[in-house]
Amino acid sequence: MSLLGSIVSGLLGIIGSLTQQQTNGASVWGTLQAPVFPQFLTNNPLPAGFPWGTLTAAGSNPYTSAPNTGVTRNYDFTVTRGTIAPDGYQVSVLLVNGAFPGPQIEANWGDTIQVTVHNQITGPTEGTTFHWHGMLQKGTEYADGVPAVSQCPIAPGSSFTYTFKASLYGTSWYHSHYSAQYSGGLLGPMIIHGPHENFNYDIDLGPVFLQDWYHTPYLQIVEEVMKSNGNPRPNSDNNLINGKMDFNCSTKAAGDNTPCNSNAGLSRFKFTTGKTHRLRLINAGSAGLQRFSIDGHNMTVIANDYVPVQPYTTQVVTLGIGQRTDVLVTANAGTSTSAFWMRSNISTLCSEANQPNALAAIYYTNADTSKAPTSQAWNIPDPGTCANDDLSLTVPMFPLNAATPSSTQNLDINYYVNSTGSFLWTLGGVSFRADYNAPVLLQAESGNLTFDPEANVQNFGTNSTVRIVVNNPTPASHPMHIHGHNMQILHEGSGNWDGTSIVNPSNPQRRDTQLVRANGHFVMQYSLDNPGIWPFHCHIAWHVSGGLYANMMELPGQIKTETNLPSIMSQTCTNWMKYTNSNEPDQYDSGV
Ligand SMILES: *[C@@H]1O[C@H](CO)[C@@H](O)[C@H](O)[C@H]1NC(C)=O
Ligand SMILES: *[C@@H]1O[C@H](CO)[C@@H](O)[C@H](O)[C@H]1NC(C)=O
Ligand SMILES: *[C@@H]1O[C@H](CO)[C@@H](O)[C@H](O)[C@H]1NC(C)=O
Ligand SMILES: *[C@@H]1O[C@H](CO)[C@@H](O)[C@H](O)[C@H]1NC(C)=O
Ligand SMILES: *[C@@H]1O[C@H](CO)[C@@H](O)[C@H](O)[C@H]1NC(C)=O
Ligand SMILES: *[C@@H]1O[C@H](CO)[C@@H](O)[C@H](O)[C@H]1NC(C)=O
Ligand SMILES: [Cu+2]
Repeated sequence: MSLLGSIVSGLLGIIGSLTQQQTNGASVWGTLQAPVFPQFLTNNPLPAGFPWGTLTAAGSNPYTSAPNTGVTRNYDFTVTRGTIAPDGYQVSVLLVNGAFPGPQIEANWGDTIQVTVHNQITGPTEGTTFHWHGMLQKGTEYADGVPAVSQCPIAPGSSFTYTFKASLYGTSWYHSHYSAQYSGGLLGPMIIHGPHENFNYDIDLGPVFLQDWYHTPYLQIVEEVMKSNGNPRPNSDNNLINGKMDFNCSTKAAGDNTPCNSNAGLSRFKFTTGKTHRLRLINAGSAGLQRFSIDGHNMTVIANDYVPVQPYTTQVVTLGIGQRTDVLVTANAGTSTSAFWMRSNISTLCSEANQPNALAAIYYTNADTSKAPTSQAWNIPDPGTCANDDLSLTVPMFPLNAATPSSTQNLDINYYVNSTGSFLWTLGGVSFRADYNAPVLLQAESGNLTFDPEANVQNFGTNSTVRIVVNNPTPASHPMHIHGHNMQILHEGSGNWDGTSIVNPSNPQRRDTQLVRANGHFVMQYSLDNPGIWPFHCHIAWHVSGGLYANMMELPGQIKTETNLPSIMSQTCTNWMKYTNSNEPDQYDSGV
């Protein structure tokens, strides 16, 4: 019998035989004790917590109208190693405040977020940096958290405080951007409250992390995927929802003596019968393309990444790594004692997975929360296109037309094996490799715009709008993510772009991460309104490790005046230099 079958027939209990501390450390995500949102926000200066006043999702340009609330939300993150067993198989991981997934960051649109990260990683030590996925970081690129780009890594034993504005609102996550470190556990949700007149809901259930999971330590995987005779697309071992799933320990490799318990326990969610719930879906995995569904229920999509969209109904949400989709689900598919499976399937046509199907349980108001649901899955075959929903379906609430670009550039994806036998991915013909001791932002601020070729800096100068055509003649799909902007997604499909077709040119989909199909293309553009050097990269951990990354430089003449580097930036480099003088880190990969 399959693992899935045995769970459904009740052989494995839904409540695990390991404690929450043993599976997820200090985290409460996935338990019935998880917080619901909006929860109490401390020192909120404005009544009812609506500091955006009369601003609306449909009527206010999100890129120019964020309020300044004057409120700062403070967080303190201590990063350490820990031993947990999210799916019952014991692993050594990295943890934020002892929790996997990490604690939430929560703020109102226009607040200032301040996070102090203490690097307490020991045995062995590692550097780290934290990135706030999707935040625009206008004037604060030094807080973007990409090593070798916006800062030197935080040396072991040191701390670094990130201060930035909650410039957009909706659902996102934070994660380490140091090598593939986030695959080893360093991630958590980031929820920004803002206008939501395009929908109504009763209960905000918060983040639903979807995450392919690997039992091999991330550094070992990175070392393997970089070998010419290695496997550039390693199989994941399991698929987690809010950090939990069961694993069949009998499938361990012969001779693997790692402690393993086949009954770790699943994530559980409460639905209030008859009420509408908001779920914030986040693909926080390393490589797996997720197809999310809830048995017996339709979902209404209300936002993709940080962009509210005109609501539409679906039974399956497709998410590439780094992407988020907010959905509303009404608990009207049964009686008050009903229970249903939540499912997230890794597309095995697009990703490599040993155990692709994640399960969690949803309980209506009076359901027995110790019993496994018995609901039937939607039967919606995977189209295998490795694509997001059709662009004609995803229409932003606030319309912005596709301006005529002042420059169009191709940045094609490819791969090769270099002369010393490393498997490398390229973007625009170059494979990126980081120099942790020389962040390009700091170099630009010093007035030197001549970059090392391996930094793959693409200079867009003073263009007003650039259009980027990404052709992907490789057999893998890639979730492409840009920092500092939302991209307007003009077109995506198989083969190369025809050079003219644009979907919904008066208001194309915008988001910060977009899937490009295997042997396909996507075309995007953005306005140069954020002087800086912004990463544009594949969000598959193993691909960006192989260099599938470019630095998009915009308005170089204004970087210095727009972004005043705080003195902590050079101190962080001094500390890192001091650390690396006596502890040369093994940099197998691109570094990001
Ligand atoms: C676990 O895996 C073993 C080995 O493949 C298989 O024989 C067994 O049926 C599986 N158990 C369950 C509960 O699926
Ligand atoms: C789900 O939505 C479809 C339309 O997309 C509709 O035909 C169907 O009745 C809905 N089902 C449920 C259970 O709400
Ligand atoms: C997810 O996988 C399960 C188990 O194989 C299957 O029954 C279900 O139809 C799949 N769901 C979707 C939406 O593909
Ligand atoms: C090949 O790539 C690896 C990994 O980036 C790098 O360490 C090595 O220096 C490269 N070889 C050459 C000749 O550039
Ligand atoms: C500018 O930076 C590049 C790349 O790090 C370096 O090779 C070059 O020497 C620097 N130029 C000056 C004038 O400092
Ligand atoms: C616009 O961008 C292109 C690269 O796509 C660059 O070659 C050109 O110099 C830029 N134009 C200006 C005015 O900066
Ligand atoms: Cu990729």
